[in-house]
Amino acid sequence: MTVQAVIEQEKLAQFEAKIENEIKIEPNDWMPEDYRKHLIRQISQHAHSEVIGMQPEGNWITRAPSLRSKKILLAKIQDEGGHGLYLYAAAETLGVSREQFISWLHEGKAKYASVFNYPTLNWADIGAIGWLVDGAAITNQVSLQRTSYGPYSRAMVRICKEESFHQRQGYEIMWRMMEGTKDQQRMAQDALNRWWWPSLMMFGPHDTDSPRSEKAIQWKIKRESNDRLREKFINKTIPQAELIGLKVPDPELRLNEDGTYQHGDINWDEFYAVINGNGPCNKQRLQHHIKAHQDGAWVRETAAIHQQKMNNHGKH
Ligand code: BYC
Repeated sequence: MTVQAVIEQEKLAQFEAKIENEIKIEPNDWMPEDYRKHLIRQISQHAHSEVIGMQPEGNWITRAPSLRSKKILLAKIQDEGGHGLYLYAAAETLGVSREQFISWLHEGKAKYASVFNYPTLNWADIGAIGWLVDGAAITNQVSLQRTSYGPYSRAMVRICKEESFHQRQGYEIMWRMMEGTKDQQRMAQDALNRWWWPSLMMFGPHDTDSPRSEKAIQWKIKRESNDRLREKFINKTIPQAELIGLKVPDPELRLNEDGTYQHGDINWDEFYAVINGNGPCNKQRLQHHIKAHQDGAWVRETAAIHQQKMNNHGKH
């Protein structure tokens, strides 16, 4: 064995010992190339999800039914933008620039959560997103607080604090609609019918069909499997639906003896169509992001000139 190979083996052993002992991996630590690549892909996709996720909700800011609901929705959407920033910053510590992440998104090389490719047709959809989409996201993110990469883990701690407010915001909308007129109740049920399955798809393919899971769990990037997280979400969400008189749109749903639920088949053809760019709103979401990015070019240029001036000033 060459000296170089012995050194590499030693570095790998140290890395694995840290993972084993729950010591976070930090940006300047040695890490296997595939570990770095998994993180670059997952964290940047997560960041894109937060930012693209602002679009379906932003659609309803001007039409929120009261000043109170408008203020809450505005605050929530601003939080999502902030989450995107923490996550891009965490991903940049892995040696890829923000510009590169954005280019990959615009070129269709990077994904973002499939659920944001569905339209928000009415105000009840804002309730369903907060309750179900943020509810699904937080189920995943609570487990990601313990992810092995330090910057990702710390970003998750902050994000989770805000996500629980988002979930409450959505549930409150649904609950108030269910206390309202027959039409409002119908709207709430219709929103649940349309968002239930896309929310279950947020957790990704079944464990047996998830090519990236095995390594990610071994390296403690993912702390729980896609199916386990999906089950957790279902188990906590169904009683919430029942409490306010909503019915989950799954005729095959069964309550097991141990209090957990068994659900019907997920339409994976639809899932793969959406993640491959052919969902109802994929093109619109991407075009909107590209346009906003182009329109904001002058801000980035001005900030860069200002930064340059500050740097020059510091030199003298
Ligand atoms: N959507 O082997 P798998 C929010 C892809 S936003 C799209 O299981 P992995 C909010 C997967 O990327 C927070 N793509 O992969 C914001 C992979 O493709 P590539 C949203 C998906 O990485 C505004 C392939 O399928 N949360 O809360 O081990 C308003 C095979 O999958 C999806 C996150 O972004 C999907 N649903 O596990 C309101 C969570 N599922 O990359 C709310 C962060 C799978 O090989 N991400 N794919 O081409 C993760 O936790 C993991 O990456 C996943 C997938 C569980 C999603």
